Amino acid sequence: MPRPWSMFAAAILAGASASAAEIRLENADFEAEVNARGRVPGWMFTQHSGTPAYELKIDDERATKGNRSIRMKRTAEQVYGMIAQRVPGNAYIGQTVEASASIRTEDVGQQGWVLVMSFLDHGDVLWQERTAPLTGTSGWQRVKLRGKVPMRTSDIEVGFLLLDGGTGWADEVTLASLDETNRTDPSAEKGDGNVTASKRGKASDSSKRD
Ligand SMILES: [Ca+2]
Repeated sequence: MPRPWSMFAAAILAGASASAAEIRLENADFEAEVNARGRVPGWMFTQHSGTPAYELKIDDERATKGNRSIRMKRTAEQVYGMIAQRVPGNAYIGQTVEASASIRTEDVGQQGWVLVMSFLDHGDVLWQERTAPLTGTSGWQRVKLRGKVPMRTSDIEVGFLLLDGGTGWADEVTLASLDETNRTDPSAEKGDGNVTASKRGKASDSSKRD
């Protein structure tokens, strides 16, 4: 029996044309309903060990795309809460990838609400990029991060960290490779000896699926 959110998912897939550089994320616009186990499809919530201190909800009154966004509120003193999604990353080794999202805040402390992108070797973080903390009360703004995918990357993780008190929102998340090998390059045949272009990382084995 199809659930309501599957229709949204189908609409998102149908509309996600074409750009070869796009790295597809599940439920990137947070239009899907929270499932029966209280989870946001496609996204994984984690927090610092100790007392559960975050309320995570789909907000159907605020959005920059579609009708919904994700909202995380800290309800007790705690170090961090995070919502994130992992995608296979080994096909992008050596390429520059860009994550972007729309975020807003209400009464967030100085440590802020940030977009975060991590390059993982399975459980180990090889490299991480974070946006500058968005603090206080702020309307929607578009933020971006770029990073070069390091050797040994198995997965790319994109998400949001609430590092202080307050409430953060996110919507319209994208992930894409900006590597030149994904574009037509008319100068590629000149062969002037300048071979500093980044190497394309070839996936040496098929990606593992859980
Ligand atoms: Ca949305």
